[in-house]
Amino acid sequence: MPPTEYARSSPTSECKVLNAKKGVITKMKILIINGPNLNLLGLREPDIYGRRSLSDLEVICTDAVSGTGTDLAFFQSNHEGAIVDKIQSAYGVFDGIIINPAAYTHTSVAILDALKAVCIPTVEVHLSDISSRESFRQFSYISLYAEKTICGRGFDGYTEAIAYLTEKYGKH
Ligand code: CA2
Repeated sequence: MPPTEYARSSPTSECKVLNAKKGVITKMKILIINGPNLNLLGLREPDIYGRRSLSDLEVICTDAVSGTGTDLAFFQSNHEGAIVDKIQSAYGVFDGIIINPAAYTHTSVAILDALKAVCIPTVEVHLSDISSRESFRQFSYISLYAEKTICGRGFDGYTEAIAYLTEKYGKH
C-alpha cells in the first residue's frame, strides 16, 4: 500500500523563489531522463509500452521542439546512482527536467532527494497508467517533488510535458 501520510509538496517555497528569480527563459534547456529498462522499449511488452523504441521517442520529442528555440538533452540509465549524478549535474545548466524513473519511481528516495536538491522544475512521465496497475506501482516517491505527473499517455506524455514546461517557464 502507498504510504498515505505523504503528499505532493512541490515546488518548495525555496525553489519557487529561486526559479522566480530566473524570470522568463528565452531559450529553454530541458533534460529528459529515462530510467531502467526503458532502453528495451519496442522490444518487449508491446501491450503495455508500445512498439516504438527509445530512439523513436527521442525523434518525436526533438521534432516537437523544432523551430521553438527549446533545446533537449536525453539521458537513459539502468543505474540509480548514474541518474542521481545526472540530476546533480543539471543544476545551473537545465531549466526543466522530464523524468520517467521507471521502477525507481516506486523505490528511490535518492532520486527524489536529488530532484529536491537541484530545485529544477520537473515533470514526471509514465507511459502506462500506474494508478491502474499493481499496487506496488501506485506510489511514486518522485511525485512528492514533481510539479506535474503525466501517466498513461504513452509517448504523448513526453510531448505534453515539454509543452507544460515551455508554456509555464519559457518565452511565448
Ligand atoms: O509506465 C511507465 O512508464 C513505467 O515507468 C515503466 C516502468 C515501470 O517499472 C513503472 O512502474 C511504470 C518499466 C519500464 C520497463 O520498460 C520496458 C520496456 C520494454 C520492455 C520491457 C520493459
